[in-house]
Amino acid sequence: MNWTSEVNDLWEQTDNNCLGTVVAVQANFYQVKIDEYHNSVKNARENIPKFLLCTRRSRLKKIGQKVMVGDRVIIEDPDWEGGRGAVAEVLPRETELDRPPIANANQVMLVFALAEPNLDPVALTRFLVKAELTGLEICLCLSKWDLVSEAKTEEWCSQISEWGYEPFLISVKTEAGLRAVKDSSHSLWEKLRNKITVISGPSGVGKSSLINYLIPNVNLRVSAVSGKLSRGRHTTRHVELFELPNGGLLADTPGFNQPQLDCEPIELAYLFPEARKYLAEGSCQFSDCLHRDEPNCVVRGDWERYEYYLTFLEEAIARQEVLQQQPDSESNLKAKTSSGGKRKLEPKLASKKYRRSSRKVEHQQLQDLCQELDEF
Ligand SMILES: Nc1nc2c(ncn2[C@@H]2O[C@H](COP(=O)(O)OP(=O)(O)O)[C@@H](O)[C@H]2O)c(=O)[nH]1
Ligand SMILES: [Mg+2]
Ligand SMILES: [Zn+2]
Repeated sequence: MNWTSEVNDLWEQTDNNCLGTVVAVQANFYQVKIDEYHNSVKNARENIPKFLLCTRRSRLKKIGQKVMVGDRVIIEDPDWEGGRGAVAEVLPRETELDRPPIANANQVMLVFALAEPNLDPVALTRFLVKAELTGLEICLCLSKWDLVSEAKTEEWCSQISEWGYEPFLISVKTEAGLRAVKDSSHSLWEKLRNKITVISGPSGVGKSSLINYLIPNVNLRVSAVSGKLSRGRHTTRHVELFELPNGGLLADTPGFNQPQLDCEPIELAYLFPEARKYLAEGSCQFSDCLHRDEPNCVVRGDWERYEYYLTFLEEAIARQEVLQQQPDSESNLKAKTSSGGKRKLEPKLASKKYRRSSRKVEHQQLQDLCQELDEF
């Protein structure tokens, strides 16, 4: 816990204060899950609510302090009877995602189906790169394990482990990979315990089914795989954290199918573990090497996803060129590649400025995850 002395004072000030995590935001109301309260509260009443519906102290409004889902907050003097309170302080954030807007997320759980829809290595790579852009730890789950043969599954796993990822195999249908493993230390359950996890992945892969399985009373809508699953429109940007039975919080995000890789060309290689390894072991002759045909490049090679790297690099370069041609509009427009392959500029949905140039591989400032939530 990230205590500053100011926060500590506030926590100590009255015996009635409590500490919680914001699990949902709606208009100016915050649903806060209670994490800690003073013993005097416990001693004074039998029923302590699990959640408090809170507003924000006007002092926070004045200083422009935003309250996000995932924020750890101090609730001053809550009305325990009425289940109401006011957020008095927001604790310093460990991480912050823009899209979806979530504070203190620890990891991205990327879900991809082994079949229905078929696993496409380029699409998977696109999502992995997008997830790497957040700087958060990545947990890859291959779902619908029941639909593919043992041999095919092994093939995928060894291929993906060459890329630098160790996927969890799961089937919500047969509970394989999920069943008797609730307290084994290598299970998905363990991976999720006491963390804030953001779930990502294309629509139709079984994300909602998985959350429903992990949190039986959550009741998320499960959609039948339909022909138009690739272009479902998402009308809501509502984010909510759901509590796992063994501790930890999960955020479902609307599925989207072609995340835009809005990174600088120069940093793209750092989003591939294979290339990262080469760059850690040695360095290219030119510091601005894009790893195409430059002499003495340590990244160019016969690793499987190198050709995907080249494809995404073209995309990143094209995007950068479009932005450079439009210097005035750079702050509120972004390049978008339409399904027909034509580029066009579209209003940016978030105007937050990223410090891309300073991003290093680990512990980097994290930013947008699901840029395209509203684009399909
Ligand atoms: N065979 C099989 N089908 C699954 C599994 N998990 C989910 N599905 C089906 O996949 C479809 C999409 O599921 P849904 O949870 O809505 O996916 P989401 O769009 O990623 O949230 C539904 O028809 C589910 O019943 C699984 O483990 N095996
Ligand atoms: Mg869903
Ligand atoms: Zn190079």
